[in-house]
Amino acid sequence: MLRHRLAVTISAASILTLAVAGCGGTTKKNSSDTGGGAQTAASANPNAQLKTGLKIAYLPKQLNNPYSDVETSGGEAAVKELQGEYKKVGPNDASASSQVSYINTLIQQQQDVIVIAANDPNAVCPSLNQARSAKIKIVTFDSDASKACRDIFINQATTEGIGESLAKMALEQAGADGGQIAVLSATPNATNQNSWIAVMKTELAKPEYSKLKLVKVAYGNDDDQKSFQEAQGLMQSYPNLKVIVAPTTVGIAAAARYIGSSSYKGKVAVTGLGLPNQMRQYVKDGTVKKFALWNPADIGYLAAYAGAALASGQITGAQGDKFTAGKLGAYTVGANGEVVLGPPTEFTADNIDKFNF
Ligand code: RAM
Repeated sequence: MLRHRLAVTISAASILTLAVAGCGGTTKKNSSDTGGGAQTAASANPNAQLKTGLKIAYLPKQLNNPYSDVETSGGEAAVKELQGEYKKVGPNDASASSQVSYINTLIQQQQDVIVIAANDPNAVCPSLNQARSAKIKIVTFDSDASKACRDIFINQATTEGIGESLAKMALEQAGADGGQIAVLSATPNATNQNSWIAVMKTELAKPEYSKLKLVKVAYGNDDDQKSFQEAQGLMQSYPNLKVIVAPTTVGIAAAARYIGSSSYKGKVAVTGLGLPNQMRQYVKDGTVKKFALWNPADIGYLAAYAGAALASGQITGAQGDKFTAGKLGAYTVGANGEVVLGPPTEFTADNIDKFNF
């Protein structure tokens, strides 16, 4: 611990200003830096020590989503390991501009790193770029912002992998004759869901998917009630629907609740991306046969280490930059500043009890 502390690269002056910032002061934290954030980033120094005392703030899509809680729990654990200051703020709804005022406050508080799941790729950009001009590193996770306004994106799995898996699960569960399928998504502007749906559509255009017909993409806005109503609405409009594919943990749980308590149970499959703890009962009662996800806590954890590596000058977010993310091991930044956590896991009645998140 002592050796680690001695290796820390924070200057006495910046410790002082960090302390002032913690009291709501406005003094800039690192007077020796020049330039406009990562836009003018110097080259990476792979040997730079990770700084301690970093202020790492999480801004998930929304606070009242169990998925965000699991994500940020991993972030909190990592920030603790890094001996930093953890903070979580966020809106109660996932609408496009709901995060802007939070970003502005985080700038005033002189955070070192903002870890954000963007509700809209562009609405958050002006504020994120202001943050970068104030030397704050921006890590997107879960749902990316435009790459013009962040340093690194922590992607839960490859976008192609997730989209392909959604299409494959729909095909498997549509039955021998196939038929109509519908997507129940999150908000219409969510970067992550939209990119997965785009891949799904490409897959569905392939000959092996010719027996599936995507009839509708509905949006439950990652609101439980609205998602439930949208699932109900889908069945009213398309009574012959074979599969509801919900690429959102909120959507799949609401769709399973509706289908599981209706006469459609056993006739209409529900699949997509879900939290094992929320989906367990629907897997056990036969409403849901298979769904997928990654461990959200690991995304939050990886994001903290990426943010610390950026803020310590170990990496700049350029392709090929390497850093170590604690217990998760070594990662390399890929094209477009993207770091991929790993492949998603598929959950069925056979393995769901092995997972607790
Ligand atoms: C919801 C959110 C989140 C997404 C998961 C799968 O909780 O939309 O962004 O990654 O579902």
